[in-house]
Amino acid sequence: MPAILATNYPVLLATNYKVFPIWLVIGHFANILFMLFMVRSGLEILSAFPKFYLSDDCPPGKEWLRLTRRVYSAEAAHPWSSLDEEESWSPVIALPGRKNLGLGRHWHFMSLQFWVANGAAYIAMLFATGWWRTMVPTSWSIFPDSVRDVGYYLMFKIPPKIPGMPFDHVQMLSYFVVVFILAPFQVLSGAAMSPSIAGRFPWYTRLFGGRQRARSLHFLGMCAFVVFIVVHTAMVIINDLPNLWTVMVLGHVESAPYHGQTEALIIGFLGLFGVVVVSVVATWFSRRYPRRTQRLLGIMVNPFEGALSRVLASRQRYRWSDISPYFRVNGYPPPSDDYAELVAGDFADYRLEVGGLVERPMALSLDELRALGEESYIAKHNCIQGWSAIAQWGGVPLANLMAAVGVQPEARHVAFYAFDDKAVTEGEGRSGYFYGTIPMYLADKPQTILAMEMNGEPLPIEHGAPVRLRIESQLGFKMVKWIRAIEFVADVDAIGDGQGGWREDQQFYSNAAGI
Ligand SMILES: Nc1nc2c(c(=O)[nH]1)N[C@H]1C(S)=C(S)[C@@H](COP(=O)(O)O)O[C@H]1N2
Ligand SMILES: [Mo]
Repeated sequence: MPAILATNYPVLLATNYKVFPIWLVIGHFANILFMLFMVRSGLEILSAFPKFYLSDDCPPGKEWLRLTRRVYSAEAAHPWSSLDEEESWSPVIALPGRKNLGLGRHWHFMSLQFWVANGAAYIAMLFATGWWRTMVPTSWSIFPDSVRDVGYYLMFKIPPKIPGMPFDHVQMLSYFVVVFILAPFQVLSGAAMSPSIAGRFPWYTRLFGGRQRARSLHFLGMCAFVVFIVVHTAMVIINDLPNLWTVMVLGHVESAPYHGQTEALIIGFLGLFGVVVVSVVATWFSRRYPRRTQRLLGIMVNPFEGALSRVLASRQRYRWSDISPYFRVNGYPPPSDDYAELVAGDFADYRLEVGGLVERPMALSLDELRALGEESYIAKHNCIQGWSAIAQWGGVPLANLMAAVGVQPEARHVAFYAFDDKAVTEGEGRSGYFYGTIPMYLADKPQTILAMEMNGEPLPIEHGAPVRLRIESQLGFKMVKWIRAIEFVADVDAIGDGQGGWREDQQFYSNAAGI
């Protein structure tokens, strides 16, 4: 197959771009599909917190860009929860649409794996075949030439092509920037938002100016992609649509101008129609069968998130001066009478029940719990919706409690049961008390603690008094507040709907939360 084996630039010159290798045709087409999924699922993620900040404190009302009319301020008369900030975006633009952050993330991280694999294969083939010469400028003159080309376009003229290539200098430069700079940048800026990476390597996230700037840049990168796609398509249309379409679809154009055009038109449109159908089916399926979608996508996404969570232990040490003036709250405090009584008695009657697969089940008062040891640090909290805030946390390492109760070897997960009944605090078709589980490998990390103190004060009610979990390598939803009881279990299947947590059960979040 000479088309596949087209080995170098001279071959390309000789054929005068009438032959594209098949890997290029397939890679380009697959990219259309994966990019569509990346952008749509990215918009779903964005809809959960459609505002952008310059500082990791995310001061409410101080966003540099807000894609919603509603403003929440730090001085609001009514208490609000960050979940109230979610917007419902249409399934036409967002995948799957209508407030489904959990599945949006599943789609994003699954598509990511395909997109990266496809991109890596594409780049490898570019270099293996010599086709890199069509995309990598080898002379600085590309810049003045590109400026000149833009001048042509501004005067409604078509600039001359690079000899032997189907495009001009500014097009080549834009392909280079998109493939070799913008695409890797999107992956790197995305990684800077991962709580596991930010917890283990805070310097990495700082390279991007912090999590919120990384998030802003990631969004602007997406915008740049969309602009590129629009302009790129326009350029192809302006320059030589029939021939370029044909060679991009069939891999070749025969010498007579327009030969093969009909086949290319049919195949190309069928391909694009296929992309639309796949996208519509994915949306419909996700909305119709969210649990199955969570499970199916989880096959690819969970090992990926799990590996990051397992390997990277948080080593954050921020300074007191880094502490955020305002720390959002997520989840309304327990409205029940038993909790109100505990609060009224200053938690003197509170007992933390610890049981399950342990040698010595216990019911610990706060003083008994405190006696198990003290750890404190200043860390950045990363909510799954997108906001962050820094605080100091003090409490007992979970590992100390585990040693005290004697965890049996069969125990594989730790379950934390909370006082807040979501059917009451959230309504909206929600049910059951909040709970969460973590795998054993997160339980004995140094920055996994039962916190009783925040910024040097006893834990405030809204942040989880009297005891909450902190796991600094994970997203916020794993850190159960208002803990009533802890149970060591072999399996999470029998708890709640069996997905390993209230948000996993009801919002289809993934159980590992390292990204
Ligand atoms: N019991 C309980 N714990 C909870 C929640 C909740 O709704 N109920 N929300 C979680 C989420 S999504 C986040 S981001 C953090 C928020 O902690 P904060 O309110 O102290 O900021 O708590 C987590 N723990
Ligand atoms: Mo959250």
